[in-house]
Amino acid sequence: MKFLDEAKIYIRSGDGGNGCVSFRREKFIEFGGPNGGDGGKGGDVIAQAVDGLNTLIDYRYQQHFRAKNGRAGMGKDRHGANGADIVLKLPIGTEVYEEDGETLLADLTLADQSAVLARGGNGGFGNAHFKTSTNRAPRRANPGQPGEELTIRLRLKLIADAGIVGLPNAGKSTFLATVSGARPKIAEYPFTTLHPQLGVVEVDGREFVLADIPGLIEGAHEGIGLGDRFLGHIERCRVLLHLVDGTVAHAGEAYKTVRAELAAYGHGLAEKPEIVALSKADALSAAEIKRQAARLQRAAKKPPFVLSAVSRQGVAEVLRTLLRVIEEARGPRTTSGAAATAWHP
Ligand SMILES: Nc1nc2c(ncn2[C@@H]2O[C@H](COP(=O)(O)OP(=O)(O)OP(=O)(O)O)[C@@H](O)[C@H]2O)c(=O)[nH]1
Ligand SMILES: [Mg+2]
Repeated sequence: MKFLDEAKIYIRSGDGGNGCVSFRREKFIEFGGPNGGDGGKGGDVIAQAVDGLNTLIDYRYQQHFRAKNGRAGMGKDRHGANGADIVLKLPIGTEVYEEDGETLLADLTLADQSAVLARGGNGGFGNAHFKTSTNRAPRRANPGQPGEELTIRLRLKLIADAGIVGLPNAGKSTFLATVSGARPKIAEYPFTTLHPQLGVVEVDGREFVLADIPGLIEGAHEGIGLGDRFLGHIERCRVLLHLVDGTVAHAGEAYKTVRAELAAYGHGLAEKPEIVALSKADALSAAEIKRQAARLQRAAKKPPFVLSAVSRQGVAEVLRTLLRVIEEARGPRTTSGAAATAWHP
């Protein structure tokens, strides 16, 4: 399935049905009185988060969504039928913005959470409604109210507990593949990963969701490389795993480059808890590890973990540390599994 995390669509709620002007006319019944029914309400446009979707690709193919109009009221006090709602099924983590892309209308972070984006017009009153003691034969009925139409922007921000950041080729996808069932593409050239990938990691009988994203390079915030828009997918993470390739010339410089991009992106990424790890330890001598780890420590101002996704050295320790930070942020007792079930009341 193709990945798409932004879409612009047009929605329109249904118009209300008109009220009806009608009088009761039956043989032998005098002064039958008004009996025009009310119009039905127009359908709403509703956004709903559903499980099992992780892309907005459906909204590339269809971009216009209209709810049904309410039907007009009829004689004999018959109410017009309400127009059917239309429900836009969206992946969990989708934000709905107005056309400007800045005014947030809804943020759907839980399964089955929904929000009305455009309300259907109310139906008009039929003339039966206007009967009073002084006007026994009103000849007026209200028209239905029009629906609303608007253009909205959908922006998916995946929901993961932890996100991996680093330069291209740092070994991010390899790490995800080692610790989860996810099978991201891995290769020795930069920008192998073009879209974020999620994997479920199990540590000590508990689980968390880990996101692998494309690599960042210097100037990403100005659009260099793949840009930095994909960082939106780790905005909701509780902790970042910053992988620094131990085989690059200077691990400290590599670290700083990525930190500068995180800071330039903003949205709180630079303030998130960060676990720093020197990767590809299997490809380094003990002396090289020592030198690179020292550089990394000076840049990060904390001792880095040392790991290899290939030999698995140091991996379990990093996972436990990630889990601990995640659980601290979540509160004492809940684990990922419990939190996930709590989302489905
Ligand atoms: N020796 C060794 N090689 C590794 C390790 N982890 C990754 N590699 C290699 O490094 C290269 C890049 O790995 P990826 O996992 O694709 O790197 P990435 O950070 O996801 O790269 P992008 O998606 O391009 O940003 C591949 O050739 C991997 O085989 C490791 O622990 N040890
Ligand atoms: Mg990758």
